[in-house]
Amino acid sequence: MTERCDLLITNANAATMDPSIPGGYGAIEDVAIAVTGGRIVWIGPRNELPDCAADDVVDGEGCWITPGLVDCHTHLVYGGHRASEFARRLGGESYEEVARAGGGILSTVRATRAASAEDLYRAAEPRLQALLSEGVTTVEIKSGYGLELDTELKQLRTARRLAQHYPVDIVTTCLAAHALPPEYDGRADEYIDLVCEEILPAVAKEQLADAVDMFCESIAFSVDQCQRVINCAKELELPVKAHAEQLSQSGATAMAANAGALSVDHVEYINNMDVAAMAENGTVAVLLPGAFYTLKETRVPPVESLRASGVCMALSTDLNPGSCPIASLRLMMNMGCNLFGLTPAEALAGVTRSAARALGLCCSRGVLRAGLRADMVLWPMDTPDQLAYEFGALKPAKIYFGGRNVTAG
Ligand code: DI6
Ligand code: FE
Repeated sequence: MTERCDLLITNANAATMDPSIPGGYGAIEDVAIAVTGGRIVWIGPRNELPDCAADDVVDGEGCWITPGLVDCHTHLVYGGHRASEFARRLGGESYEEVARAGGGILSTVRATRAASAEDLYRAAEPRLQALLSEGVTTVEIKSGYGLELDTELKQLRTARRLAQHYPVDIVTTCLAAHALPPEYDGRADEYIDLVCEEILPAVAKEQLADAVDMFCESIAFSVDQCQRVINCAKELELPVKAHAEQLSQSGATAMAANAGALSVDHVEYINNMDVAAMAENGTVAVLLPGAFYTLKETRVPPVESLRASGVCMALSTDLNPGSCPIASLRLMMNMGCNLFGLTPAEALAGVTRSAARALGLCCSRGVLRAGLRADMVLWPMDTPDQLAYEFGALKPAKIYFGGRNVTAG
């Protein structure tokens, strides 16, 4: 460790989420954390801290420090909203019925195509700000409301632009295979040709996407069509992930896991074979309790079986205008416990270490460890169990992004 560091935090406890430290939180009580050049250079019990002079010494005032939170599945760049559809669903129409009648995702596609890049940026800002105020320091953002080259590019460029102006890492995903655009009605295979031959190559050329996603469902694309998208992503050397088994069982999860997908997301309807394929391939199960709650689903993901098989479970908002217009990852931690049966420690792992892994960032984010970037949140609480238990009043006392204090206000 260097003798002089930029920042030294003491009088605090850490939920490091480091799996090599025993206990669900990888806790170190009475911790010291030294940061230099934006990275943690030393972390451990304060009484073992080597001699160290710091430019900025921070009294943690008994707070618990966690890694910066990671929201690994959002669709937060979009035009318009779907409040009228919410009212229809409250009146008894299902999500699928609304989608089949030309609403749902296609209604947001119309609004996103019509929006200027500036409109999209301004609309996305408050959603991103809401996540950041909760201590989120890495956010994934998907396209998928363009379903044509120009609008997909517009969405992805907007996502990249947000990262230039906010203290956050933005990971982008091309979800051109999200729904069938109206101009391809009845010609889904031809639309997949467009995705594979035009949209994905252009996105890859401009380096606008860090991964490729697809919606495998009866209201979207078949397993075979998704397999074609995966093959194309592989040719472009882009990692893949999939929305699968949200509304029905199709075999898409096993197919994607066997193709080496980073994550499969939703997974309410997965069976034992899907779980086994995820375990074998190290595919993360991204649980989205906010979509389950919003759509009043009743089928919960098989958490016990995922846990028993050692599948990593991440938790995310799925922030989008249809199935989860809720910009709160903290609320998802609570829902993950109350609705899906996660433990509070699993919920915190789900929005840190496991979420980072779902983005292919497992060795650089989501854990507090020497050598890793100093994305850290100080919480005024007595135990990390409070993060999943409480909602509303418990807010970050301090947020550090790459060692820089970015606490709002
Ligand atoms: N599954 C989802 O949760 C979002 N997309 C998807 O494929 C919902 C998108 C929407 O309803 O606008
Ligand atoms: Fe989604």
